[in-house]
Amino acid sequence: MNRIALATVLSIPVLAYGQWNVPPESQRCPSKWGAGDERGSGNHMKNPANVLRAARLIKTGEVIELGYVLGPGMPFFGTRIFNLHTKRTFMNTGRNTRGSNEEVVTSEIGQVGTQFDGFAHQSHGDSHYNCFKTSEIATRSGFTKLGVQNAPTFFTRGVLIDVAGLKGVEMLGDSYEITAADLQQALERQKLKLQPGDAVIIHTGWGKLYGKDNARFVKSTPGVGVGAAEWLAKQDPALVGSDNWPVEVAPNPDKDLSLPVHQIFLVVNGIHILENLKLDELVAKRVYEFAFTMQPLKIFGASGSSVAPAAIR
Ligand code: UVW
Repeated sequence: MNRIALATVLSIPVLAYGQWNVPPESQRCPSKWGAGDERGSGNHMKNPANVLRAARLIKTGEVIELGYVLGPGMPFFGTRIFNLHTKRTFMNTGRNTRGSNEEVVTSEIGQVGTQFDGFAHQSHGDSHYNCFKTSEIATRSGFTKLGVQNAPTFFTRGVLIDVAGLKGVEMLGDSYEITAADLQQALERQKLKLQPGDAVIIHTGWGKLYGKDNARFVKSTPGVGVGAAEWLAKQDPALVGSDNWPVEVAPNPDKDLSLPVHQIFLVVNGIHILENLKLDELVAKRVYEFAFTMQPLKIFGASGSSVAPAAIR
């Protein structure tokens, strides 16, 4: 019998063990953005003040790309793929001999490379963000609710939290759990405070392995733990991103939990996450505060989107 079943039989609240569990629907629905809302933290982009605040951070016009190239050498989680088949289509008639090429891509296009997670991506049992039910919204041609097409164009204040820098290492340990205290200390060291609507970007250093040691990159990862995620959710960000594949520590120190931070952000709080960020340049240049920009693909009913975000300063 697992701990939850045992606690139920003994009528002991599971939280008495000090362990995290997904809060019941009565505690998380409707979301703070309203019943039926599909945008979650993307709603921050409806506030023009967030856009103007980001614009004021642009001083030099330098653009630093935060996305990896989709193509050979990229790591994959599980059985995901990315195959691009070039179609040398045709040579048009006419004296200008116009050639025309295109490609067919087979991939979990929302869930490979630098990727943005939407709210159809994760659930607690049958229940998603704002208590939409998988059984009611999943169809063979996409999710009728919570599709990634609901996500906005992000242009907001970006804050890099350099946890590896705080610890004086290039890369945190293989399954290091980032705590709320780590985040707070790193922010203090950088003399910054988070504000509602921020794109919060966490540097673990794990990205050093991306494309170089893919087997180790996906086997485990340092990242935020449950406590840090709950603290971050209280800061009311537009999204939380990192230079690893799930943003969170994996495997979770609680062996009875599978990627709980995915649920804390996506299911419980309606906060988007951004994975596999390329942070080397941002970190090397110590750009801790910047204008963050990104437009997820408008794929109807998709669980997420491959993205190419950027920092502008
Ligand atoms: C899973 O889908 C479990 O992971 P990710 O969101 O990190 O791709």
